[in-house]
Amino acid sequence: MHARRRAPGSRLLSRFKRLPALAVLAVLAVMASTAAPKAHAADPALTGSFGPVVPWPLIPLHVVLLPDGRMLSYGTDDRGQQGAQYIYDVWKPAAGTGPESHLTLPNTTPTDIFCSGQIVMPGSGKVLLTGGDLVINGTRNYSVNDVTSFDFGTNAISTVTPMSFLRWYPSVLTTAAGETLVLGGRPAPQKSSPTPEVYTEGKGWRVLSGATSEDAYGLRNWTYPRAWQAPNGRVFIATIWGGTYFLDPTGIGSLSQTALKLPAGNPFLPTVMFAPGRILSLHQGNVARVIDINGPTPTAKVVAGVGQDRYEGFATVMADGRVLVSGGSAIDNVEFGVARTSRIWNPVTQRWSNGATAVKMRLYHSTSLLLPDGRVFTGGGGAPGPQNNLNAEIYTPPYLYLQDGSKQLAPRPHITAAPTVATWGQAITLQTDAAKVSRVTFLKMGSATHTVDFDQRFTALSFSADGGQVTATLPASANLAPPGYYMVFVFNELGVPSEARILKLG
Ligand SMILES: [Cu+2]
Repeated sequence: MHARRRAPGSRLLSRFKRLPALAVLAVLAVMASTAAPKAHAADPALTGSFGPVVPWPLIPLHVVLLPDGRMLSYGTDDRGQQGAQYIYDVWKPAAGTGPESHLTLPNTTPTDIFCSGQIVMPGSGKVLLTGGDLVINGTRNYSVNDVTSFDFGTNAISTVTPMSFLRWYPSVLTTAAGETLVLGGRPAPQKSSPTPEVYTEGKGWRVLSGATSEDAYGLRNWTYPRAWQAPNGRVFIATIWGGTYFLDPTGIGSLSQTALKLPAGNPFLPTVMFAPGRILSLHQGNVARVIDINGPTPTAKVVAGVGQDRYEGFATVMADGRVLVSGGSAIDNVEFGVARTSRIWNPVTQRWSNGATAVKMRLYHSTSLLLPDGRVFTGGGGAPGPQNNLNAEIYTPPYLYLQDGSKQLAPRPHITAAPTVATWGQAITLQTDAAKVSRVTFLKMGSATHTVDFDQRFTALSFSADGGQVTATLPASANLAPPGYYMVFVFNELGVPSEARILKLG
């Protein structure tokens, strides 16, 4: 059994007994009000659409976009059994979803990277995989300090110098300085690893001994802590108990609590940075908040909820800056109040609309990730859960459809030339066949697991267009856009995006 802080509810009845009757009624009422629209009524120009359920070589409970546009996934063996010491998969979206699109390879490191933390490093573009699972005397969910890396150039996985601390469920993110920050996770049940550490390619590990905290990323908030590089140069942390912090990762590190205190949250409800310094956070009770960390003091305000609680659901920023929330259920990892209908959040109106309806429930250990072609990968769930989903459903967002009621895909503009490397504040030149350009957007390539996408962030670039030549200005600083790999999309006058060109910011 895969033990976890919030035990997956295999006993539905006992769960109900613990819920106040009013809460159950509220859940049922919300479910009725957000019931899936009838299939024939759905216009994909409004809702987008899910592709067919396609088999996946494993449960993709960790997914990360590689600098060459392929996607690494891992998490279980080929039967969906937890444990990722055996295989991992590299998928090429442009090759479809058949067997020929997958490169399933043996994990030659002895590390079980199940429930680790993974991120692309900004220098080499290799994936750093931190921590993972360990079985002691037949009991799972102890931890390792092992570190491995995946090289997309050679498709090879190899071992890296280990961390100072054991971590299972750690978060990883790229800082403005181009280092990889690792925080949280736990070494063993009821134990913590409250000291963050950073990895720098060519230098190795540095322990942030000046920033140890049980409250920020230790005992009280060890489960994939929510953390983002903030515009003020520090790293913002929103804990599940409500406290918020700024971590300065330079030197030995230092930590300060901010004046913003939120109501307690849940580690398995998604929270996503949808614009520079602005974060959409889903809380229990169908509450959503927008946290703003752009000013001197972080603020938060309540906005319309997603419709029902969607534990283990995912929030993914799409190429146009809207947020897709897919998957989840009203009770954590239980087949009750399963939310198959996705929801789309508009950051301008801060309102929700219905997206398309998926076939499979996507609960614990499911993932979602924006692809360079503008579609969204959704997949996985299980190990454990009511379904072991060795499958995926690729979501095609509304912006890829003609907005004329025809339900047909729109012709797409193309970027015919773009730089592959650029720096902050630079005006880059793009060539496009779009007759008129309406938008240029810039999104960091994501890395997702357990309701967290460590690296996704979205910026609409200011631009000018002269015929097919577009000049767009990149974000001003690494605080707004940490170094690494980004997707650039050009939208035509109908709001249809090109496929992305991938650019290394550094
Ligand atoms: Cu897990």
